[in-house]
Amino acid sequence: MSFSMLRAPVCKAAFSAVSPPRLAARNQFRKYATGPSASTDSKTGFWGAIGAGVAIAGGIAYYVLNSNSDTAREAQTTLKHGAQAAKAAANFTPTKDDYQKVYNKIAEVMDEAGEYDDGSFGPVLVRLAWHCSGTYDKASNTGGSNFATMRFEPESLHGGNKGLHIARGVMEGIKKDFPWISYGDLWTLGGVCAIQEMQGPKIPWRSGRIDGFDKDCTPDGRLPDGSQGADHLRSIFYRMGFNDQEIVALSGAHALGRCHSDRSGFEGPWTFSPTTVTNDYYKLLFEEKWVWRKWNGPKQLADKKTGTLMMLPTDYVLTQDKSFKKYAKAYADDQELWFKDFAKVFSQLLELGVPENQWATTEPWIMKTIDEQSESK
Ligand code: DDH
Repeated sequence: MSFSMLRAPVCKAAFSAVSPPRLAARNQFRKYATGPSASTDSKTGFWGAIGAGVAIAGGIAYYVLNSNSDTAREAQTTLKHGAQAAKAAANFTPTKDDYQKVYNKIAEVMDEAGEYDDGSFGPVLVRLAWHCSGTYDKASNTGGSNFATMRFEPESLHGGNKGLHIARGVMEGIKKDFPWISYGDLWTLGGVCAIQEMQGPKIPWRSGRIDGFDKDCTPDGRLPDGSQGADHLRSIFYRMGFNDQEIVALSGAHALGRCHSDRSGFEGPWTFSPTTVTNDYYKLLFEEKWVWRKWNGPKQLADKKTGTLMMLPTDYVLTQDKSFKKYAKAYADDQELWFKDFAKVFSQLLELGVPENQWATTEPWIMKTIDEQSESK
């Protein structure tokens, strides 16, 4: 058995795609780990800005040193630490190996989730990577992963980002060990690491994102609303520059994780193996009978057989819209095809909004999994 199979909180072998939900009992109302609240994120903002360079730090210092509030005093302390980090980093140009070290740390921390959800922070890290990138608007060339603006209000408070303070909190712990990395690079690398470590495909990734400011926050409403239909999906994803096939390929990320009634209002996992990347999302969409759940909550579907799985209206529409259906069926029939298409489009998603001249390399890197590294020792 491989190392990551041992580490994987829910291993694929234990749950076949459409088998009854032995996982359900395990998943019932687990306690959620608490992370720093959205408002403490303004401090992380200082960190990021400081890391970004001396000029930026100067501007913040002016603001901080000219303010007497408690927040400002706390920020002064942060500023000192940040300035030291920036100094230490002054002559430091990180290499791929340095990013691999960050990747390895994320992989380690991802599995230290204890009783949180299904025993892994992986799914919520994927959601953070996606929500920090999926704000991109190609017409105005704003949003995307470049400035990591979800650190700031109002973006951290947008309804669609509810619950992501947990993922940002996990990442903040890692940032302390690697203060030189930008938040955008850290969060997107988190998504890459989570996909790869949860048995998914290799996601090409490279560094180069820089930290921005609250003025760079994107307006609310750029992320999809699960209660809507095909037109909405197209308007949201076409705005980012994606086509129908890419919308369908990206949606398969819902093989992972679950909905939380205290975040989106929706409830439950999409698959029986929410911490393993599989094409089960598509398989279940076609192989199960889906009925509207009768409950005192937003409109969502439940699988008729067990009643423990869920689909959002935006998931279900992939089987109803003719163009979407063609791709969804192809991915249900062929996991390798989906892995290939997902890897490509997820990588593109994570690069949205980053100017070409910021990238560290012309070609993206393929980061090694923990398994690969232990095998080569
Ligand atoms: Fe999603 N997603 N997502 N999603 N998403 C939710 C959770 C997760 C939509 C709505 C929701 C993508 C696309 C869409 C993940 C990845 C991706 C939740 C539940 C809702 C609602 C939040 C909560 O209550 O905790 C809608 C609508 C769309 C769409 O219209 C296409 C994409 C493109 C991705 C991606 O990563 C590429 C993941 C992972 C989760 C599970 C998070 C968790 O905490 O578990």
